[in-house]
Amino acid sequence: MDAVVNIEPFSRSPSSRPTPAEMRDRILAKLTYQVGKSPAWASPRDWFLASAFAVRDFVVETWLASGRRSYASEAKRVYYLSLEFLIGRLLQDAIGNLGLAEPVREALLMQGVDLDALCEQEPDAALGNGGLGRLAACFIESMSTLGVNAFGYGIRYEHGLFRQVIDDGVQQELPEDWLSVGNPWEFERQEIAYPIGFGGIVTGHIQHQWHPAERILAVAYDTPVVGGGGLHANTLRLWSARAMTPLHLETFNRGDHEGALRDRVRTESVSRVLYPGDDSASGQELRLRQEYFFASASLQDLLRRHMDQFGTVQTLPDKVAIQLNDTHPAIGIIELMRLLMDEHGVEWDEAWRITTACMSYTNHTLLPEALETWPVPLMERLLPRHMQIIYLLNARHLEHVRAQPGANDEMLAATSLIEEHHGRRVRMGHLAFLGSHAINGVSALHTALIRRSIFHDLDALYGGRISNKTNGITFRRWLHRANPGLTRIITDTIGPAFLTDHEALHGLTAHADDLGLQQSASRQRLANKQKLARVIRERVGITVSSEALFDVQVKRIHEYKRQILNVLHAVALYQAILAEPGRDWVPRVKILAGKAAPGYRVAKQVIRLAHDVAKVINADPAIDGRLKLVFLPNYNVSLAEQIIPAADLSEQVSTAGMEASGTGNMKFALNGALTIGTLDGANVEIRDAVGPDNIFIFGLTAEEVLARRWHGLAAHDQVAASPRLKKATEAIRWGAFSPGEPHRYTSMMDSMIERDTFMVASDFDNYFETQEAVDRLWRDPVRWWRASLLNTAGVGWFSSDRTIAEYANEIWNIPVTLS
Ligand code: 26W
Repeated sequence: MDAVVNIEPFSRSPSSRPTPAEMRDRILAKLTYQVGKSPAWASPRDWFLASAFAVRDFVVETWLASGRRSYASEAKRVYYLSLEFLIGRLLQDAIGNLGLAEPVREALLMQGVDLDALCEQEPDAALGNGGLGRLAACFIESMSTLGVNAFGYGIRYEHGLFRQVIDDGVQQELPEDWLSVGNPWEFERQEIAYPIGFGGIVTGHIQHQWHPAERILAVAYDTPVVGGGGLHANTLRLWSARAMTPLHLETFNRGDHEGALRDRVRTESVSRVLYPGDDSASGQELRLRQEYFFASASLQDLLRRHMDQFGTVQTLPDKVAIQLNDTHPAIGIIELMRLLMDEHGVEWDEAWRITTACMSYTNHTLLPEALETWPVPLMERLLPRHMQIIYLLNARHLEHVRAQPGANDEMLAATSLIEEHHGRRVRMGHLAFLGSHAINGVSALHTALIRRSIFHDLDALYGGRISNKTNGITFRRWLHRANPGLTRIITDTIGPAFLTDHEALHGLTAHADDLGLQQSASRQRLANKQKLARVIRERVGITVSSEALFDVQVKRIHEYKRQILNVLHAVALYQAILAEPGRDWVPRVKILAGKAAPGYRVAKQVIRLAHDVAKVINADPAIDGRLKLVFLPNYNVSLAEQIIPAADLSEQVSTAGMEASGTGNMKFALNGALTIGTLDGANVEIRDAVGPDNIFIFGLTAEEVLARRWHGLAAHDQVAASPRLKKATEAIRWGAFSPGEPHRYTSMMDSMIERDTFMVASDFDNYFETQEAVDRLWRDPVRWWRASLLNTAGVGWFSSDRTIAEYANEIWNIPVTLS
């Protein structure tokens, strides 16, 4: 099928668009008959549900039509397997992509209801940790926009990423409860349910039979995801665990009421909660159960669909592309082999041909602690048949390695699917590589690094599989919806084409020196900042000036993302202002937000330090508001949509070589914030796209970081050579910001100087000087806003529509042309 794409904004025919009055009637009908409320008694939550149900009718029309079209066209389908989908809210998105914003807003106004206030009623679907999960959500929306027939497969966690509450600087994790108020966007599919086995034994030699010791049911919940233009909608199918027997009646009748439910509680815990670890493998059995549970349900489902339509597994590679979002679904490779051999009677080689032709794998991190490995004994106990297949696969693989000229034991050990030195563990990254015809990194630098490091030997053995697919973001959520003001300014300047053809944003370049345009862009930014200032006052009670430079760092808290560098800058700047109170300092508001994995002690310390430093700086009369530090709790997709359009400066300061790509960096640049960052991940490509004069680059390069590591990690010299750094670290170390507990940060500062693993001390002075360059440009609004417009103009390429078109054309073999 040749999917030629030409989408006009809201290309649903105007005729199919309801008038405000018709929309009002639809909403009132839902309120009455679905929510069961009369307008007089309806709460904001009720109006949200009624509006969502009314809008959903339009989504369902597109959805069912898309389904019929893709079935009739026998088009190849993509199955995106991800343990995380960080969706956020859907009402604004559905309304925007269907072109219903005006009729819905009018219709609600007729009832005295404000649409924006209503949207606040929708809980975020926080079914992800950070970058990987949000990327999956942007990808599903882009695939719908491009008319690519796709299914997203994941888990319907009852509890998403924890709610972060900060108590006197200390992060507390509270259960997230998005389903407690009902989810209007999903359809429960009781009839789509698959048994998932665990444990037990395997019998047979030629034809193997697995006899699981326990089975749980995977039940489907479908959420339609409509794309820009409202022409196509794909299915996000999330699996929920259901016990085979809801209640052990006998046990119950014996009076052991809890015992009667024990099994159910245990089995259904597989889809209870999202693992909050971001970039560090938990290694817990329940996590492996989650990975196998959703991989098996997804593969059983797509095989059934294929067999129903095409009747043979031989044609699977022609009709099915399976994308593994990191190693989390990689057990799916072995599960497909099992299903093909044990349930469809396919021979090993043919099964392997089909599997590798269907599978492709994306790597999102180089961090050793994030590369999943599972203990062989656990795999053997939980998935005995799969372990058999892994052994066989490894034997064949190692045979191939031995046949290579110059092969040696070291190479065998390095490429084996089984790691021998920390107890025997299955390397899921190696398995994903072996079982995929295509492997990709998520930025040019990251792809070069995985080729050179973790996959060096495998790439030498099985060349030509690795390619780069630099990440992208959906502009519909991150510009059109999050920053309608700027979107209107751009549309008024270069026309609406960029709303569908993102490269058309380039047209803005020619207008970057237009003072009128600069002024309207800066006025819009100021309005966004005033809105955010209100949120800050409401949530943390801090008053900030919207005239100040908003310096923003929002992302998961992690040592390699170096929030500590930003906090050290705050301390050094604070000390500099105290030392020269008369100087005309550029007023700055530093805004930080992000969650730390519950077990990540150092990251929690960083959050606490940020709060302690903020307490002192924000209350110091000598600073007089020229510097404020704000930490906003419970960072999520919705808060990001409020913060990003209000940012002047985007902090992308990771240790070079450690941030695979970053996607926040793209969102900030698209909204006209200037980036201060290292040459890491996609920062490199953003620099090339916006021009080196319109971005603030500092710090060691990835090469220099690697070289520096060879010389040892002690940073005493760097600290001694930097009076600023010395003064700042000593103040923190001696408790200037924790008078109640002077030694609270002693070990943190000492270990940073003893082992500067993340090059904080090495990069500090360069960072401080670069921040001074930021201040200098800020004093020249004409040059600042020129740079800001050139950022927005330059990042059209970072659209997830472009990224998906590349995956489709270069990995999935589905022809897609961007208009
Ligand atoms: C096993 C625990 C675990 C959970 C999540 C390990 C690793 C992860 C993810 C791979 C972490 C993640 O989100 N990585 C981020 O992926 C983004 C999308 O490609 C990149 O832009 C970020 O640079 C990368 O850190």
